[in-house]
Amino acid sequence: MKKLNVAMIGYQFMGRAHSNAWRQVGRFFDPPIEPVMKVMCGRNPEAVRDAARKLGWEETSTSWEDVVSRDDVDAIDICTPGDSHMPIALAAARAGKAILCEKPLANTVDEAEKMLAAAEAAGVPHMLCHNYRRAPAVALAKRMIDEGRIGRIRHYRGTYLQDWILDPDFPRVWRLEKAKAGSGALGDIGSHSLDLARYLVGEISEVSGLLETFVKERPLEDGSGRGKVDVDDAALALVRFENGAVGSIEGTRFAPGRKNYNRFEINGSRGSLAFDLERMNELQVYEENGPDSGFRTILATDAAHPYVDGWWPPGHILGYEHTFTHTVLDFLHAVHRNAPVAPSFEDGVKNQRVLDAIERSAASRTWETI
Ligand code: SOE
Repeated sequence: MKKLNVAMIGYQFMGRAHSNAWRQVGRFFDPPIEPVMKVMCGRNPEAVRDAARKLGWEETSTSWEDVVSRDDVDAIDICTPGDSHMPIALAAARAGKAILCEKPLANTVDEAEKMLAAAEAAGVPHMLCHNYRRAPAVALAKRMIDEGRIGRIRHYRGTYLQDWILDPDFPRVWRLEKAKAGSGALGDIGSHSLDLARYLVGEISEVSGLLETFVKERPLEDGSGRGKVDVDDAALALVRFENGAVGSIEGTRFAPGRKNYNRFEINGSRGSLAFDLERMNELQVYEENGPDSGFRTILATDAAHPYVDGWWPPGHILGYEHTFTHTVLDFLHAVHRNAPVAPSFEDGVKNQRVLDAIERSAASRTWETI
């Protein structure tokens, strides 16, 4: 079978999630190409060696520039903070590598557009990792919407709530620095709600946004004092979709008790769908004039549900990590067929334009068009 030598740049949270996916995909599915976990790259040599050993990479490197130009590397998986996505992706595209990139695609619209242009000019496969599209219950919701099961969509309500920086003495990690992360809750978790909105409902045309930073200074990680938090702690937006639907998107890291509460509810002319990541195997469905009045719960673990056939018998539930395995599976199919796969860098640009409009609107206190 054809092999794909993969190089991963980054090795922390997303590095672990993606490594597990590369390792598991061929154990449970039949991808058309066999991924080889060739080299893992990170700046700290000991840390990257430890991570590579644990996660199963053949080699390590401390230079992404070297890794990206290696002839024996076919694909680059970018799992670094947002400020390095563009330089890595541009170099990878120039070197003719297929690219998988963590969300959000970039820190600005300009960077995202350059990444898309570079990938298109080089003709390389490109995919953005918004893993939640590939939770079986979410993919099932998409199928039901496409089949017209809930009619014309009128409302999308997306909330992504966490609480990990509630303590004002939690350090100013990279996700709280604009230069590294681009934005705060907006790009980190609001981008997931937004991506699901575009996936399930359609393109967004106009937004009214609000951003707030509750804790404006935090202890620096090296203990040298306190540093400014220059990203949002909470982001909210009202949105209008091109197809006439209306919606709201909210991302916050200040919702005590909410750990990774990525929820949406969609109301159509004939029914409603609701999903909550913390109960990710379930899809709540209401069908007007259906046999039962009220919502019913579909346990999305049957072989007929998207992605489930590779795993376990019905009821043997899946988790967070499986969404990455499904992403990698579809990436391998796209590389094999040299065909586009969603979300692509083009989706990344579209998402970034909406994130940018939310920031512009929060500053101008007026509605902004995309
Ligand atoms: C941290 O807020 C984080 O890990 C995000 O960066 C991920 O994208 C999200 O899936 C879970 O939360």
